[in-house]
Amino acid sequence: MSIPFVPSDTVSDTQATLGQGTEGRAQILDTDGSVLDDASVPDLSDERLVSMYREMWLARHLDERAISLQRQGRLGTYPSLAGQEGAQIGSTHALADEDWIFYQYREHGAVIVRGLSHEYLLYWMGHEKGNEWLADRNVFPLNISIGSHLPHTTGMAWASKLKGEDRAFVCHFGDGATSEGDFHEAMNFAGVFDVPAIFFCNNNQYAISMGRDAQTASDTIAQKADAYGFDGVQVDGMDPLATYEVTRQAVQKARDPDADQMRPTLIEAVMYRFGAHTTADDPSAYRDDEEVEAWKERDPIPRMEGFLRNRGLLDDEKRDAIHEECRDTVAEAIDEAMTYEPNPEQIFEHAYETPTPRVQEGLAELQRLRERHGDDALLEDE
Ligand SMILES: Cc1ncc(C[n+]2csc(CCOP(=O)(O)OP(=O)(O)O)c2C)c(N)n1
Ligand SMILES: [Mg+2]
Repeated sequence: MSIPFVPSDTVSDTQATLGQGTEGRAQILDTDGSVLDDASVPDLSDERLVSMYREMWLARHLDERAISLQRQGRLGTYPSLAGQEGAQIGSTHALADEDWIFYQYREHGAVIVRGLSHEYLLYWMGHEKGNEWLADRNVFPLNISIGSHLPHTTGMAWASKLKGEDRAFVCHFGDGATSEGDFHEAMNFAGVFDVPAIFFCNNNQYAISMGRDAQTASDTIAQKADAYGFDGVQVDGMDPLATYEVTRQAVQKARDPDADQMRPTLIEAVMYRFGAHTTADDPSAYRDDEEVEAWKERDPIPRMEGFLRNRGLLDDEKRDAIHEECRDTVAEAIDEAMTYEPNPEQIFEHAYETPTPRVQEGLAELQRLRERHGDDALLEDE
């Protein structure tokens, strides 16, 4: 079973009105899911609105299962997404299928909009197949070295513009990434070459244990766009509809700017990570429970649920059916991933198109060891 895929060629040109939340950020949904008085709902089909909810719930459930698999030693270190689903799922719904997504490592939600299959879990189990699967969906290989995928985004967007294509390039990264030189170089050249790139900062208040205020003295991250000559916008990143609308407007501008507009946009989506930085982190060392509880009031999932119920698009029965469907999808992906039998020699593939002499030597040495001792002996604990 897989989750229904709603093709994104139905992205609308109609502009919704972005309201202003109490913090002055672009916002459409209040924390209880009602629509703000000064906002309007984006022009999305009922089916698409429900699928946004389904994908957010699926992402939250996948998160819980992945953490549990890591605890059982069946998955590697895993970065939790909980709390941040609305921003990635909302923004990816504003993209056409041919648009490219670049992401850091936490933004599983952006990937899930393009489907979920067991290959995605294989990456987190240490297999390169996961990255191959991402490329088939116009998702750039997952990035762990903070900030280094931003210049790639600018470069790919520039190449695409030179080729006369009609694509947008959306790059997800964290608040911590904005302190890297790569962030500034990418933003600078994006402005100079006026490329169709959208820089989507998932400001979740922390870079591991370092708080947002220790990261930059700027009032907002969005305002950094001023220095590069293009627009910056701050949005409630726990409001899926507002992140959709802000991204939709940015994508439209990237593709078809007015004479006085620059193509790139920096979006700062303000949000919070509910869980630990990764399964190797203990957040109680740097933040207290009251802070976490206060941000949970803004949780994007009950918020979207409230919105759908108010519109008559969701009731208990339909919600339970969606949850059941998501549980089955995730369980099937896990079962399938667990059957994967890797060949240890794959660790010498992928880094180079033509292996260097040192890589060939390493491979030959592994082959000699496997022949002499057998795999069981090599896998034994010392
Ligand atoms: C170049 C580089 N420096 C340091 C690290 C170690 N590191 C891993 S995650 C992280 C924090 C990143 O924070 P942020 O960009 O806010 O993303 P978040 O984890 O909050 O989603 C750091 C410093 C790294 N991966 N790459
Ligand atoms: Mg962060």
